[in-house]
Amino acid sequence: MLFIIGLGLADERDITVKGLDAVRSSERVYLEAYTSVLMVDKQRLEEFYGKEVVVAHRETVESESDEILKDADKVNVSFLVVGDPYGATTHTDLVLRARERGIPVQTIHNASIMNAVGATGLQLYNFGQTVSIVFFTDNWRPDSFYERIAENAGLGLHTLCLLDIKVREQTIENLMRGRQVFEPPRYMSVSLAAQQLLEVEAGRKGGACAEDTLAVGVARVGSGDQLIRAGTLKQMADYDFGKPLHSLVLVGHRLHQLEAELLRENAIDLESMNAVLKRDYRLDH
Ligand SMILES: *[C@@H]1O[C@H](CO)[C@@H](O)[C@H](O)[C@H]1NC(C)=O
Ligand SMILES: CC(=O)N[C@H]1CO[C@H](CO)[C@@H](O)[C@@H]1O
Repeated sequence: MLFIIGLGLADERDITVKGLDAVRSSERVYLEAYTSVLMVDKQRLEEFYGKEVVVAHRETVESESDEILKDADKVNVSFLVVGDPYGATTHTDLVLRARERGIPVQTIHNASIMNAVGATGLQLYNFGQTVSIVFFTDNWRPDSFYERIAENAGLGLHTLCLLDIKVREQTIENLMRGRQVFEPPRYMSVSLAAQQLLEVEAGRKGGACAEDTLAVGVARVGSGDQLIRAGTLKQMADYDFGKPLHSLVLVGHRLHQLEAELLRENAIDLESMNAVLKRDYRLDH
């Protein structure tokens, strides 16, 4: 059996009991380490599981799926995914390859930012399409997410923005020389994401993510020191949310009274929050 197991958001203890049983029954355990990053290191996982954990980087999962799936028709193999297995990427490739070989696949879910973002007090039913925001470079500033944010905004819906994570980045020189030397990981902060959104808005001028658009920044969701703060995008651009991982929600204009109440509770500045709510937002009761 190939188990694809969600690890939840914060640490080694977020795995479900079912997931833990599967790991303990497995001959080999892989940890997918490219779409997101758990807040604990591999050693803590290994101690907790009592098993060696092999970190599978993008290269490993795609080019070495043979190794991952080896004998999985006879023994159990676990493939661990931070968050929920179907949170952001779907691991379709691995599942299809397993099916081709007649290997049964079982998915064991756990929390992902896609549902944990409910901690902001915004109702999951009122979210539209999720977007990803990548680090802008001098000559690469992709902003196609703007259309999706605008579509959501047009319906009054919230937008969850997943923020870029760069792990195992190589300099062009190291890449060209084929050297497996990697740059330190980089995680996009709420404030950088807000700055980029404001820059895109300045060019597009559709009003979907303007300075006064309300937003909620979240950091380290699911861990003991999670932080949730609400304010305008302009305030987000200046606010330090501390250590990674961060995500950002743009608040839709159709807001339930209870959602607004939690925004106020998390406000960076209550007075400006109330002014914007009163002027730009329609509150449903
Ligand atoms: C492999 O997983 C299956 C399904 O959960 C379980 O029935 C079986 O006992 C496991 N194999 C071992 C060796 O633990
Ligand atoms: C959403 C979800 O299923 N979360 C679970 C992840 O695993 C831990 C540990 O078993 C549970 O407590 C969570 O409820």
